[in-house]
Amino acid sequence: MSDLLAFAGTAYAAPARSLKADALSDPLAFAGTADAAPARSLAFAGTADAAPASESQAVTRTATINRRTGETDVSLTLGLDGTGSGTRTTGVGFFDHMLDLLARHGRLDLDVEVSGDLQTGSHHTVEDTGIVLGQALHQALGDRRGIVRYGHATIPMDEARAAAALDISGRPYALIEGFERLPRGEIAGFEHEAAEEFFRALASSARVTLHIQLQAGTNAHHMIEACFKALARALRAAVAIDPAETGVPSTKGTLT
Ligand SMILES: [Mn+2]
Repeated sequence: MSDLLAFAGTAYAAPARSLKADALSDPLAFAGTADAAPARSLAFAGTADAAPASESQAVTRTATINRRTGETDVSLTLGLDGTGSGTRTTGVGFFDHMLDLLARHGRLDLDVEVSGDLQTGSHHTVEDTGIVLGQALHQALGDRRGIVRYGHATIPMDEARAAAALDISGRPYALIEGFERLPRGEIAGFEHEAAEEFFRALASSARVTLHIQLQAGTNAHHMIEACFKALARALRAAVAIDPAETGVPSTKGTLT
């Protein structure tokens, strides 16, 4: 028990995630927080029937990743139980707009700062941000215990419509359909086809199964925005804590 208290104490250093003292008396119970809706803010204090404390990992549902390559420098902080707060500055205005939507409708706290080789176009910046967001998602979800796992959404935006279906499966897979509908071109330096690269990079590094279908539309801004909003809503549903789920939601026993 003293081990459990020790790791729980360090895992919940942020005030918003602080454990109630009485929650610690029952390691089987999920640890609620004093100042937020329980369903949105649950974290795990470990369970008696799970791996021994020495093998357990505290899940903070947050992650910070810094990744620097010869093409981009990405700094990203993600919180799954958020409000859409944070700032997104990638140097590509339309991409910032898409990340803002993703955070807002996904209820993610998300800070993204990217310095990329925009003289080559937005491709590297967009793809590498997808890679790092996926890495952060993978890390923030920890052992996947207690999550809903699946999410889907179909979102219209004026004449455009997109659907996203997500399984936090541990198996990287991206099925992107309907992008032949997207007219060729760019929006203020964001090449339309970069959207697909973002979704593929995210699915790959987060190790999730992601299907995105662009179902209708003629305006590229609307079409891409509908895709990001559908992803946001699917992600929000899939990463949510399921109060009835006490283990890893898999008959296999693992989603990593
Ligand atoms: Mn817009």
